[in-house]
Amino acid sequence: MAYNYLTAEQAAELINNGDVIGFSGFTPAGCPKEVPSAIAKRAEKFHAEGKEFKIGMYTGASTGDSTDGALARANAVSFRTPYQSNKDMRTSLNTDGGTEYFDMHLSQLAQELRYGFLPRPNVAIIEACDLTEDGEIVLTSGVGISPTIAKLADKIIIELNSRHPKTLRGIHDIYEAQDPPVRKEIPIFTPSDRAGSPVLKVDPKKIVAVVETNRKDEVGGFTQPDEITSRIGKYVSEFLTQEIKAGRIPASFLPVQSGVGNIANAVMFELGNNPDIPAFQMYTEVIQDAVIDLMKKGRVSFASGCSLTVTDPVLQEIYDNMDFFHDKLILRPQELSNNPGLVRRMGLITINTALEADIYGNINSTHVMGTKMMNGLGGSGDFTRNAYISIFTTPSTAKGGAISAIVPMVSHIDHSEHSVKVLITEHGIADLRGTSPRQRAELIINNCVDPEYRPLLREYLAMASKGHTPTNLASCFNMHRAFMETGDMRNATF
Ligand code: 0RQ
Repeated sequence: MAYNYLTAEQAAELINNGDVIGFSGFTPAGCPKEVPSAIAKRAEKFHAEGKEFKIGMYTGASTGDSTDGALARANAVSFRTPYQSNKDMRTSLNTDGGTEYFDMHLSQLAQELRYGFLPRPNVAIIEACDLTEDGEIVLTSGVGISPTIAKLADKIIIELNSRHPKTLRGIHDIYEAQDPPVRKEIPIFTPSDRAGSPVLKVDPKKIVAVVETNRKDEVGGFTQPDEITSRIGKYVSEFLTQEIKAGRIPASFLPVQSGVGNIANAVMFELGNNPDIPAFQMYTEVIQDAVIDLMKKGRVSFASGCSLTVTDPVLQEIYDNMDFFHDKLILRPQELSNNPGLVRRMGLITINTALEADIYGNINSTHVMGTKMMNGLGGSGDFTRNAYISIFTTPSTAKGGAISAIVPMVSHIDHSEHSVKVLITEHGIADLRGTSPRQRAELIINNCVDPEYRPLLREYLAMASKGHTPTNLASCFNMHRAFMETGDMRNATF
């Protein structure tokens, strides 16, 4: 079938106020770039004429600035899920009258769209590196929810991006689970198994426009590991080495999932360079720069993920050496990369980052001072709850010491004490397995809290009501209150 090749502006004219759009990709990797920016301009034009123009927005995870940033600045998004990390989108969803955002476990979005729990996406905008006349799409550096939005949408717009080579064909594993009551087991037993097809097949008649581009993914750089993140990484390696020695983790090791951001990147760097940890496989959602570096050194033997969230020079290196990387990487939809059943089946070691933890091991991954959304919980819940062993890492303080990342009670709960097995900061390891809340509080205060905050937390614990979980409901947020009132948690009193 001959497709309709349009400019981004022409394709954006196919989008109307009230449309619900699903975007391809996962993180800025594999997201469309030209058409979302053109939709933002169209929204601005409508608004200037006093007309309404807003879309509903589904993505795999975060996107690049040309999607989330442009659309948020144009005030063009009515609702948004499941994850974002853009400054302007963050401002919009933290503002009354801005975007209505709901935070979801990433593995669940595709099925909840199919179940009809959420408004159906009527348009899908999908980045591809190759497209055949009979509707075979080769995706690019991220997969996300592409199979589901392509199936549910009436109209598909393809951004055909020559920045990504056609040799990516074969790297993807495109599969959608059947829905209950007829769902079968997903035939993945090790990270390198494949369940589906290398291409996304759609009805070519649904492809209403093809927009050509060669724009780069908008993945930001990572900060180099510093003393604190290196120490956290070393403690993670030390803990896992001891688990191997104790026979609680097989000597051949287990697949690893690692979260997003600078700390996760630094932890992977330390883990991979520790000679006591054998070369390992990853079953994760984001494959960041450190993983590719470790793959070149033979320390990571295989990585299955949802996206190559790597900086542009690293992406170029992969594309220049496809013979080396092709049989070491698989990119899958998040329904598979984050699948709770597969996480438990394969026995993943999961390592995610907390914004805030409390002395019992509850984790807040998302809300600053209980109120302002940072990014979203992403896949951290998909992995943590189902892990072989779940680890959370965090620097013990933030904002130059004015915030203790460990508090009497978290101001928002994403992961409960029941799912969190180990907490690690630059000061040490709290192994929470088999411990009571009283024992956990002692372990966390002694091993993980910044020494400057230990007396304060001990004071809280001493005056908390006795019982199974020592708590004082009247003062458990006093450290948060001190920060909001004086700018420093060290001013808290109990
Ligand atoms: O703020 O940027 O203004 O300085 O939070 O903190 O230390 O740079 O850490 O980049 O690793 O991100 C939890 C946000 C950590 C991330 C989070 C402030 C701190 C800084 C960022 P500034 P760092 P990272 C799979 C897993 C949830 C999703 C997830 C995240 C900023 O890891 O979004 O796990 N996780 N997905 O100063 C107030 C505190 C703070 C604080 C740190 N207690 N209070 N501010 N900060 N602690 C991947 C996916 O799902 C895609």
